[in-house]
Amino acid sequence: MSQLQVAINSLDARDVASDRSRIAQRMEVFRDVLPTKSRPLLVNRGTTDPTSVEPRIPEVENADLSVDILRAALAGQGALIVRGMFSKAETEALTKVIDRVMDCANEPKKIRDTLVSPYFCPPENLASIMPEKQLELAALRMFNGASGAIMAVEAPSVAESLLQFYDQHGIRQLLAEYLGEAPCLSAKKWVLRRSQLPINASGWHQDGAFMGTDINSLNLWIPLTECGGETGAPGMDVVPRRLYDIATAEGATFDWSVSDDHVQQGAFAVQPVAPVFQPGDAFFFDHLYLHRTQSRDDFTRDRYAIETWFFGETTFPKDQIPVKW
Ligand SMILES: O=C(O)CCC(=O)C(=O)O
Repeated sequence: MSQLQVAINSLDARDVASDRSRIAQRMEVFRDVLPTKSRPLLVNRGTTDPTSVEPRIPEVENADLSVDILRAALAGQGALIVRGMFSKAETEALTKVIDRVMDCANEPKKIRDTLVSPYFCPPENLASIMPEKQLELAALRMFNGASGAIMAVEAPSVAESLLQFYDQHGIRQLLAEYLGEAPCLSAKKWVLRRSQLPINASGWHQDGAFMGTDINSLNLWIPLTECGGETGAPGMDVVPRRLYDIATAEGATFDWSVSDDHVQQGAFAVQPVAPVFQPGDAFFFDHLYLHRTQSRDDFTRDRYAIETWFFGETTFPKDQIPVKW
């Protein structure tokens, strides 16, 4: 079997300093670049009549995936599950990598700050590239840490190997065709996840509520653990329909979230669902899709996942810190 880019032995052999400067450079490219306003948005009311589309999550086997299927699903229902996009060997390797990254990130600050590790070595410009600098980075780390998440760019060797891994799976090509231009990523919203139980029930949100809606986006969410439904590990709760607007935050925890009451009371004319995911499935959705980490009282297992938000290279939300691909 050929060596896996994302396996521990490949990562251990990487040049950490060079990966670190490459990730820094990928962010630096955008430091003074603003998104263009002239590009047409992919999501607009003209593309599909929502009343003609059944509210459900469309699914496709990886072998049958095409940009047309992705486009139709996103336009009609806001999301697409691709079954079996990644192999068992790949998801097992990625799970081990996430454990290593979390172990490094959880080291006492004195040790963490000196690490030059494939699993933790944040690029030197990570704070300076954020509008609120150190304050913003510290707040983000705290917010992520509370749910068991860490930005992939904090581990540049992992981030670089993930980019290669995505490329090998044809994801860059697929995204370029879908977005109509080269994709970039988001430093803030490219995260490695190992869920922390119990899950906070108040997490309904559309990412467009804080990213803005004048963007073209696609999130690739990769579960690395069997999760969702009745599996005992948290998947995602979703409102399975295309939305065109940001829902009200009235009664919600944050000004970018949506209250559970609002969702359960039928505000979206459909009940939420919690699909079952197998490790290696891919869940694509955009910034208007309403979702949260699945919430129940009886979870028994942690769940690993990777979330990667992509944008068009000219239609990105500046404050999400675009990363050149
Ligand atoms: O992994 C999760 O449970 C949450 C993911 C999420 O909110 C997202 O991908 O936007």
